[in-house]
Amino acid sequence: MTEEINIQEMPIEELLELMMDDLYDGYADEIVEEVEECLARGMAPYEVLTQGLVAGMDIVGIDFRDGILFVPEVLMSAKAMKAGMALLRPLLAETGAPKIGTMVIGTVKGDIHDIGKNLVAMMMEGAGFEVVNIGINNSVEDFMTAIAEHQPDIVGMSALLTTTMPYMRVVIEALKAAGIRQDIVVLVGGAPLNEAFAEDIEADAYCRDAAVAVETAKKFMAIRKEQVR
Ligand code: B1M
Repeated sequence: MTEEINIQEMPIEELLELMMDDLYDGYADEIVEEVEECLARGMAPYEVLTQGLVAGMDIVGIDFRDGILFVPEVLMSAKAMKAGMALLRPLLAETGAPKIGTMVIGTVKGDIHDIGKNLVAMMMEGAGFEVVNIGINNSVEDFMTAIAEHQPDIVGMSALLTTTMPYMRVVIEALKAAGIRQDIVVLVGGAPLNEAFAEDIEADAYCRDAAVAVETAKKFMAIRKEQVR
């Protein structure tokens, strides 16, 4: 006999554990219900995101690395993660703040990971930035076209693979060649990166996570404002 799970009666810690398990198993419908339940209990959207969804995806990442999970299963987890993020997006992006700046953000060529990049985009919107999210697998031409069209203050690049992170340098070199490098703040992020890499490719900063990306972007916008005074 299968026992009916009543999430309304579960303590919050158990509910978050269940969310991690369901993310691992790729159960999108259950994730939606659990996110809704956490929100109904007054949990802040950012906490639901970090303590439930991102924590669950960390476990998926470990088992993927160790050969316990494979691409089809991880795709199901990613689908479940996105279903949860879709609920949180409007809440995280809700802001009465005036626009502070514009950002173009994309995952670099050869790389199709987009969960973290989308999370950064959401949080930046929430902080009052206008965000142009150009998606995955972006060539240098894609970045340059978006930059010409939207004239951003900030360009954000994401890479999750050690094989694709060097492509960030290609984009930065293209900005230099076009004579616009000094006009744009370049922020980079993604699990395999670190500060030394960002410095080496001459990005303005490495952002460990979405919250750091927001803080860093705001800091650079404040510096820019000072400079035009
Ligand atoms: Co892939 N994958 N994957 N994968 N995948 C990793 C990255 C890997 C570390 C897994 C592992 O081995 N443990 C490994 C890379 C190893 C390496 O290069 N060092 C890996 C591999 C090998 C691969 C394939 C090659 C597998 C294969 O086909 N054999 C393949 C590559 C495909 C390609 O891109 N060409 C592949 C495919 C996939 C899926 C399609 C199945 C799926 C992606 C689905 C999707 O994104 N739509 C997938 C997933 C889900 C992962 C893991 C499990 C989770 C990534 C994720 O979403 N994390 C990942 C394991 C891991 O990272 N531990 C893995 C959650 C997200 C919230 O965190 O993306 O780190 P993250 O984003 C954070 C920060 O990094 C930062 O802020 C975010 C929010 O806090 N950040 C930024 C990210 N981008 C930023 C940009 C900024 C600022 C901050 O700009 C300013």
